[in-house]
Amino acid sequence: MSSYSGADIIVLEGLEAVRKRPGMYIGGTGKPGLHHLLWEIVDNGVDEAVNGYADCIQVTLHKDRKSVTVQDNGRGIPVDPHPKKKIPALEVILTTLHSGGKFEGDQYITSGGLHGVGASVVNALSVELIAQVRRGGTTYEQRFQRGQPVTKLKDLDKRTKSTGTSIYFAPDPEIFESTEFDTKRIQEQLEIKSYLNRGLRILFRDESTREEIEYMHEGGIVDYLGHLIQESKTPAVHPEVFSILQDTLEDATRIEIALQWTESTRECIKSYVNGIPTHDGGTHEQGFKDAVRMAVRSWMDTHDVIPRGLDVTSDDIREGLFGVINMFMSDPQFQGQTKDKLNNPSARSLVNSTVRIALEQFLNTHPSASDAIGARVLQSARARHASRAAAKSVRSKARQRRRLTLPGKLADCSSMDPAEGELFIVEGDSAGGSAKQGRDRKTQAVLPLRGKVLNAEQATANKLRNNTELSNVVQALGCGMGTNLEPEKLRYHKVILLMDADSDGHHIATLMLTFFYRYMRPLIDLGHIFIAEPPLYRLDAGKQTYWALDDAEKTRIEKRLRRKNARIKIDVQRFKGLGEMMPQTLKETTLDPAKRRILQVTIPEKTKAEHTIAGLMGRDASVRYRFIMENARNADDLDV
Ligand code: 28G
Repeated sequence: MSSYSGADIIVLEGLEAVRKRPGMYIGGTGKPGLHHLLWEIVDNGVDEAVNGYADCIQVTLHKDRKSVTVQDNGRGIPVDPHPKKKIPALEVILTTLHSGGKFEGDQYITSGGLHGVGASVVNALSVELIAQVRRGGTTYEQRFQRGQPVTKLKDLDKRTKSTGTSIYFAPDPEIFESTEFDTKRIQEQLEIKSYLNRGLRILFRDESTREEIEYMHEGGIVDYLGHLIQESKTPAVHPEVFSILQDTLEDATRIEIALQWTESTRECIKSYVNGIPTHDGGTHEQGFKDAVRMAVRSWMDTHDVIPRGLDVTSDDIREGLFGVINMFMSDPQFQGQTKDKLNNPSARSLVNSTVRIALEQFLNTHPSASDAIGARVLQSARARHASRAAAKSVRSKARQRRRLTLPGKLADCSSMDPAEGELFIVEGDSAGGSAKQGRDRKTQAVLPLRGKVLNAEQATANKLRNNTELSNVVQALGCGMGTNLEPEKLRYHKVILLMDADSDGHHIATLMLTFFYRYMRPLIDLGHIFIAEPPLYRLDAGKQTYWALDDAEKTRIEKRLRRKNARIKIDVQRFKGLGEMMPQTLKETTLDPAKRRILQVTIPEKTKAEHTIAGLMGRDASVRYRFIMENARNADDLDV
């Protein structure tokens, strides 16, 4: 594209169509549709920057929060008159509906679509739009209402050396359910755009708070990747980021990719095509995944690191993988209900070969990174095997428990059948004493914990092995830990944490769970880990005794009793700790499978995992405990 004249504009449809069926153009008239208007305008500025004519975009949210101004320092939208229509190009651009694809041939790939396309849609759906252009030494302005020009293009007689475009618009309340913009949403999106366009400076100004933020990332998507990993609170397993940038002039494509493996148990891949997020992936993402699998597989095969008998799947290879794919291409085809999936077959092969070749080379030239990646892949393959193998053998094999070398403090049960065995891990010797007296000796074993339990997140594996309390637990369970875990050797199918209902108790429960999560994860997955809920209150009314887990339950019981008999005398006793409870009481409320309440510990769904696992592993015990209780499901009916 060398020069532009108004003649290039192709006239298509009127803007009435847009006002009649806004959903067809912006998806809907709710909050997402409203913000879509802003992205149409911002993306035009980003295009001007991508093409090399601008380096700064300023977004101002006005005081009413119902109008915005976007400004760039590009060339300014052309204002020369259209040869046939005799109206300025600016007006044509803002009042004519353009369908994508008409400009394709001459148009370089752009950030969100095609230059200027979309601005007319925004104009049609705004009560007011004011366009200002600084170009050729002067400033022009034209105003519109609901898509119609209400002034001619005016020369404001403001001399200026700078060039650029500025668009003010106020979305139409007749069209949108609400016309109020959401600051947070705007900020997040602008930040992503600054990551996707390395070096682009985006300024955001909120007039109502007078807040001003600058988004600018010289590292582009490599910075974005770092941000995502930091947010996940899981460490990377190798320090070097793998990244590629490939521009191919012949087919006008650009591929930008960054990736790194982490300790996270999930995979996080963000992909974009021409600056548009492809939430459902598509051909580019598939090409990427295949390439990662092939490159890692080939490295592991040549270095012979996969033990005999262990199969390694594509999912194992991608567990913990964080990646960003930012691809630019002409004529992207989107598919699916929300048009969130790229469909061009060429993207798959192109991304695949680009990533595969570069990643193979990376692995071969970064031995410590490749070693760490290989180990990470084996770790997930082993964890998957352990869970599956154990699930298979749970019912089939009748196992005998071996006594081995059991810890001295363990009061074991007499039954040797793991399926009916329960191990109570109890905080403190005095509570342990009550539990030993109150238990069913045939099926229930008790292991009291005394000293400090180490935080498995912060201690090395060696330190953990030397920690008496944890090694007692490992010995009692009899199934090993970490890479040596053999869940089928677990000596009790219910492992129940019994701690005081206070913050110390929560803390110890959390440390234990952190340890299980890190080193015996399959036991959680298989549903072997439980939390007991000892009561905090005993209420005696007449000849009846009631137990309450917490204050809320105590109040509920009191209310219920008072409804029946307003003057009833209720005697309330609060337990300071398990140690205070008589063995018989502990049995009735907490140990006896027929009467107790226990919660099965589960790991939250994939989606919640990022946030909550981070909480679980972090330093704040109360956050972690809340996570556990929210995700533990009541196991009363599992007690059969
Ligand atoms: C402030 C808010 C958003 C823009 C430009 C610059 C040009 C342009 C925009 O041209 C017409 C049709 C297809 C090429 C292009 C200026 C060439 C020469 C431009 C924006 C011309 C649109 N001089 N800056 N549109 N195309 N910024 N910012 O919208 O053939 S839109």
